Amino acid sequence: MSLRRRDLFRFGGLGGIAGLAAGVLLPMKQRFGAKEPTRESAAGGSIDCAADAPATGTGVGYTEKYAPPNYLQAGSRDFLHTPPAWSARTTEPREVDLSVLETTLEVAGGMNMRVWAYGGSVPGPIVRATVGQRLRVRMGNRSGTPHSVHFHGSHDVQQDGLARVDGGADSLMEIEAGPVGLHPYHCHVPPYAWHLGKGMYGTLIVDPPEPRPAAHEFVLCLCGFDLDGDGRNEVYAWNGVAGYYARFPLKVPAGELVRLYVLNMVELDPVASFHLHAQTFDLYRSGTGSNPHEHTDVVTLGQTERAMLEFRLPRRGRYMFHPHQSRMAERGAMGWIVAV
Ligand SMILES: [Cu+2]
Repeated sequence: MSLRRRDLFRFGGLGGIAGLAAGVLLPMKQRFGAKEPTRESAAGGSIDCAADAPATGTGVGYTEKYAPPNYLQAGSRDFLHTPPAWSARTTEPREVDLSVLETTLEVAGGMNMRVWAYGGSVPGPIVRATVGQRLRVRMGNRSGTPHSVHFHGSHDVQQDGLARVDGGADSLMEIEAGPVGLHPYHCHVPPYAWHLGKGMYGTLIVDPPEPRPAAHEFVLCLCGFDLDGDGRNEVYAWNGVAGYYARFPLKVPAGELVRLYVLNMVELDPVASFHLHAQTFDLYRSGTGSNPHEHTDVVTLGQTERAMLEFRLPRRGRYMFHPHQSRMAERGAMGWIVAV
C-alpha cells in the first residue's frame, strides 16, 4: 500500500509508538567514573515539571498548542534520548535491527502523522559503537512502500544502503563504524524529503577506542512534520513529539558534565539551530575531533548536520533550549534542561 499525504489524516488511534527497539539496543546505564556523574544521578531521565511550571510566560504554555498528548508520562520516551552504554569493540560483527514499521505517531496532542519507523520509533533507535566495530544491519521492510537504510560516515561504498528494499523484503548490510563522531542514518528512497519527513532517520554514535570522560549524555534529534502535505512543516519536535521536553525537562545535577548529541533531521527547512540559555558550551562539529571548534551558545545546522556539545550548568535552575528559528521553537521544539 502506498500512502498519499492526504491519507495521513485518516489514520487515528494512539500515536505512542512503544519502544520496540528499546530492549534490544538501548541499555539505559552509562559509564561513569567515581566522582563525576554517578549512576544514580545520571539515569538519563526526564522529570515532570508540568505541575510546577508557570502557567504563562516561560512555562509549558510557551508551546500550549504543540504540547505532547496527555497519555505520555514522564520517562515514556526517555529511551529516545538515552544513548546505549559505551561498549568495547568486538571481533564479531554486532547485529543491529532497523526494521521498518508503518504506524501512527501523535506528534502533538490531537495531531496524528502516519510514519515509517525504524525499529518502531521516530526517531529510530540510537546505535552506538566503538570506532572500527563491524555492524551487521538488518532491515526488514514491514511497510507497503520501498525503503532503504543509508548511513553517513565512512564505510565500504558497496555497503552504502542505497538499494530499495520492497515491502515485505529484508536487507542485510555490513559496515565498519567510523569515523569517531555522530552520524545519522536515514532512508534514501526518492523523494527522500518525503521519507525523511515521515520519520525515517536515527542516530549512530561512534566512540573513540577509549571512552570519552563520563558525562550525562542525551541525544536530541530535531524532527519536522508536514501534516497537511503543503510542503511546509507545521510541527517541530526534539525526538519526535512536540513539547515533550517542555513538559518533561531533561534533568542533570548542577556542576556535572553534560554531553549532548544534536542532529538536524528536518526536511523542508534549509537550516535549524540549537540554542542554550544562560550557559555556553564547547562545540565539537560532527563530534569528530577531540578539541572544541568553538565556545558558544548557538550552533546552526543544515539538513543532516550534527554537533556534539559539552557544558556544565553551574547553578540550579531551568535552562531553556530551542532552535533559534522562532517558528520551530513556537511549534513544538522548545525544551528545558533542569539542573538540580
Ligand atoms: Cu523510506
